[in-house]
Amino acid sequence: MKPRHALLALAVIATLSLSACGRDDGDAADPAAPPKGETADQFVVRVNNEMRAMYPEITSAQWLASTYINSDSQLIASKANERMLAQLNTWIEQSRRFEGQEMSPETARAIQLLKLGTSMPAPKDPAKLEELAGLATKMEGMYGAGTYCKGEGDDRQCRQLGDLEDVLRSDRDYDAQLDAWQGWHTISVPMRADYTRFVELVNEGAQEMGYADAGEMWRSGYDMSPVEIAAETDRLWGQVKPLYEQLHCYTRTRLETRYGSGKGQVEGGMLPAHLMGNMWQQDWSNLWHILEPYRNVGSLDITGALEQQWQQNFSAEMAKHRGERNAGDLVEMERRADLVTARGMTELAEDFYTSLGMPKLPASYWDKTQFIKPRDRDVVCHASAWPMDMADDVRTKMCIKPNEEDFTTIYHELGHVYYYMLYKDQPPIFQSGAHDGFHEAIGDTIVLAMTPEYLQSIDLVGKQQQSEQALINAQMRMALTKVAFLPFGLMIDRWRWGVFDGSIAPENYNKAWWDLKTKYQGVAPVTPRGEEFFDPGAKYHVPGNTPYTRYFLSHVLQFQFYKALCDAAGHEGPLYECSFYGNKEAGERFQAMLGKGASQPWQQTLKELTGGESMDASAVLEYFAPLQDWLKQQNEGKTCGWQAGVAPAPEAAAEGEADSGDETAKG
Ligand code: X8Z
Ligand code: ZN
Repeated sequence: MKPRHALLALAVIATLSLSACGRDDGDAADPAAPPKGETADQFVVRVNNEMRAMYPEITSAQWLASTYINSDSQLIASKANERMLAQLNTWIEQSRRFEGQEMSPETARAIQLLKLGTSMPAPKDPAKLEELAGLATKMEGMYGAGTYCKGEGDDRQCRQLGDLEDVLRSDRDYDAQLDAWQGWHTISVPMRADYTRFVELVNEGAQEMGYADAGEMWRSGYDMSPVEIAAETDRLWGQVKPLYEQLHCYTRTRLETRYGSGKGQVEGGMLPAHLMGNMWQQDWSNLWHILEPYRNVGSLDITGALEQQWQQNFSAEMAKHRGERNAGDLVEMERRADLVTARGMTELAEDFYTSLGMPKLPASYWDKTQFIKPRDRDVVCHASAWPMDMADDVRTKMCIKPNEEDFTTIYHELGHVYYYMLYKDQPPIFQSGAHDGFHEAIGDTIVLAMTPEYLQSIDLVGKQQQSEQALINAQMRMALTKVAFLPFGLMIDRWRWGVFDGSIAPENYNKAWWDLKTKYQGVAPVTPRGEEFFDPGAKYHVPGNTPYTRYFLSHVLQFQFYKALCDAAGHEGPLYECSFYGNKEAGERFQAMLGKGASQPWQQTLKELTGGESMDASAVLEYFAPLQDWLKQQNEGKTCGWQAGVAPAPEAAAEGEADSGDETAKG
């Protein structure tokens, strides 16, 4: 989600605008000086006003740079970013006057959030600030425009991320997948030097604000100490790790059957990175045809159903324009089918939210959203949701294709959009998630409620059997997305925390990356990935500088939210059977939480919804209990776990974490 980094986290705040707010009683000698005699309460009111006034201009520049990548849009976005970060530094500086003073809890919280208003803390030195903003825009643009070309002359073929992902999704040929995977990882090679410099600059910015490094600053946004939240992530991972290990073991067995024991696993019992159906091995749902537990117990092939819808839309477009001048233009007819299908998928997602009593999306959403990849220019396809003006101009930006992953991603993005819509009456500083994991968990909570029965009700799957086998199939479908993700959600920031605190030096960037991937995920590349590569840069959130712990936390929290909403809906019976579609009581509880934004500590917000004040993975385990039992049976007699390489993973990336060379599990 864009705003979490560029607008709300990169700046809770993406703002400034001195011109919009009169400051005529300020210090004429120092334009950054606050008005004389301003109280802390007045300060926060002023900052909120300035922020609101500046916001639309910043987001517009960033929207343009993401939906129309060229040197002009990048220059404008970079300059806007620069002004925003400078203004943020000014506000933070001004807020120091109130340190140690009595003030209301709301004002104290606002000032505290202001100091954490960006994931890209900038040095005060204007030249360095300019350099930092330029690097950030450049790296994001490089990712968005990333293209892998091979062959010469007439055989030359160039593909972007979406094309390469198509291969991983649908082509089970070993070499074709390897080529697609390696090809995408060429685009990040030129980012290495820029990223190295970027790290120096954000660390300098964080240190000027009083943090040890940028990673410590990122860990400071959780209403608990940085050490405590790191320990929390370890604790939560400990709860779910046995479940992941069972899934890993089963998957390895099936891949060996499919590709042969030589190719289906990497030495040490790890899964080959390029065979997991996903560029980063974070979601294994594209391996459904290999991993489906039981055939012929009712199809859950959502991608197949969406592709059929596309075919119907294509035929309808052809029929509609028969006889027109551009009717023979197949590319144009395909584009129209893409758009109609993408909008239709989005309407289904909106319908879930409105069924809970939430408002319809505003008309401007439908006018201004980017639904599909434009054919005439580069864009950042990575899905995001945008609160353009802290009011009614909300949008999403995606390159939607008719497949299950994109379908659920729309529900995810609308979770962000509904958060924006429901907290828009909060003061700007509080227009943010209770913590960033909450923001990521809203849409995914709805995804958990997309049960086979719900999918049947929207005609995406046929009649479902009520049987043990059908249940295991349904659980597997969810696990390939939710359980497979967990270690990935953790490892990205284990890497970045280490990079920021210096325990991972630039000359070890790639090695440390793979050490962590092997340690946590048990996946490995099949060819050497030395320091001539920069594989972290091939994942959006690294060049995009979006913190990632939020997604790990979200994958725990969403099960807590789901359980609470199921309770609110009066659901009885096993948790996994619950869908609260159409339930107004659940909707009210959800909306009450969204409306709070970041106005109070997240523990309080969590308590109001769930009754508890801590994050806890027991709802994950409760949900997947039948699958976990089934997996244990399937894995019986097998040696599970993996040997995660010989070299130890960098220390300190994870407080309290040990080495990577351990055998992780025995089945
Ligand atoms: O980046 C996203 C969303 C936007 S906030 C599409 N996600 C993570 C990813 O794609 O890596 C959602 C799940 C994890
Ligand atoms: Zn998101």
